[in-house]
Amino acid sequence: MPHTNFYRPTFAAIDLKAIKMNILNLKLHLKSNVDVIAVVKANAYGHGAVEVSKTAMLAGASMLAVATPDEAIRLREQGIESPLLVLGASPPSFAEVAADLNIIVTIFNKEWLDEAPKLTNPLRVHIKLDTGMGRLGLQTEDELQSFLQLLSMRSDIQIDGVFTHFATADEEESSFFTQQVTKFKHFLTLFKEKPRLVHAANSAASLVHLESVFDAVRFGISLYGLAPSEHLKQVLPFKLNPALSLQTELVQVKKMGKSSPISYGGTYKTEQEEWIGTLPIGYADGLLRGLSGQEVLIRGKRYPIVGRVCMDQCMVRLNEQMPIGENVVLLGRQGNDVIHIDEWAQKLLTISYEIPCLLSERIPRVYTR
Ligand code: PMH
Repeated sequence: MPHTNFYRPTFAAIDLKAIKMNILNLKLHLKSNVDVIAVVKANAYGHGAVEVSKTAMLAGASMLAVATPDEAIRLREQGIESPLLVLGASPPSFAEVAADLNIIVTIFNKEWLDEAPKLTNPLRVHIKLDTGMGRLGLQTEDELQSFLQLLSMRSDIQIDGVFTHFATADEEESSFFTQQVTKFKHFLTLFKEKPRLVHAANSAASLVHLESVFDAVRFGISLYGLAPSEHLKQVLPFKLNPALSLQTELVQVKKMGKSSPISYGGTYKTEQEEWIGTLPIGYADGLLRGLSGQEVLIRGKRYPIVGRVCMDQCMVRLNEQMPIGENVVLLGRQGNDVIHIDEWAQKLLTISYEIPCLLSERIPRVYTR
């Protein structure tokens, strides 16, 4: 544990076994020839890209995906040699480095082909098609045809895959989703030769829309044991195991007289004589100010954060005296209770995806196997 050094006792525990189980269960759910691409962008949704990448590959993923060229380079620098795809836009100037490092890039416009220098090592690419997300990708049949024409003249660039991304796979209403699948299938008929890896499904689609699963799925949020939406939670084909828990310890406990103001602005005043504990975690760690009032677990019971969350600290209302060093769980299980990432997401009026991404670099990730 980090606090055996000089660190404060705040850390995120990442359960790599949970990640492994999520992949194994997904693989049982999918046909045996479907590849799993583990989406480890944004530092593996805040869980730590290197450790998650290693675990995912050992559990049976066959490719990793990141968002940006620098995320890909960083993984290579840290010794990750697995097949690796950059999902977002890469500048043409990245082509040479990508080819040298065996990084696959996503391409979706003619200008990119014009500008990419002639390469010594062959570059593998995946073509992105926009079937309704309105974000990245070729949009029309004509665009795709002339793009493929240009691409066929580049012997240094190999088409390894083609993909699209769904905008509404996690919703109950599926008509727009179905339109996207239909459009994607039509686009695929325009390829003279089927690319090795055709993929479309994100977590939601790979869990509940098997008709959208081609050669591979891109598994992101549910790799980490989180449901893509409230709707998906109701229809999960197997149990997801959340991998992250966030913990700290009480660093001060004091008895405060009735009507004592707590934290900046004194927005909370003790209602009676109260035991108040101080936690060494604050908004600079990702415990946003909107989480004032959110509960934490101590000795298996819930206690609220009172007053404003500070940059590095916050206070909780205890109902009894407790020792300094008492374990506090902000996210995850303690005893019979659990504080789920979704609970924070609801309090902050956002989605589960945002929460682990917000946990800042200042919080050490501690891995358990
Ligand atoms: N593929 C692409 C292109 C993505 O952008 C994402 C997630 C995934 C796969 C994985 O999706 P999942 O986490 O739902 O499984 N991208 C984003 C995003 O841009 N904002 O939130 C999630």
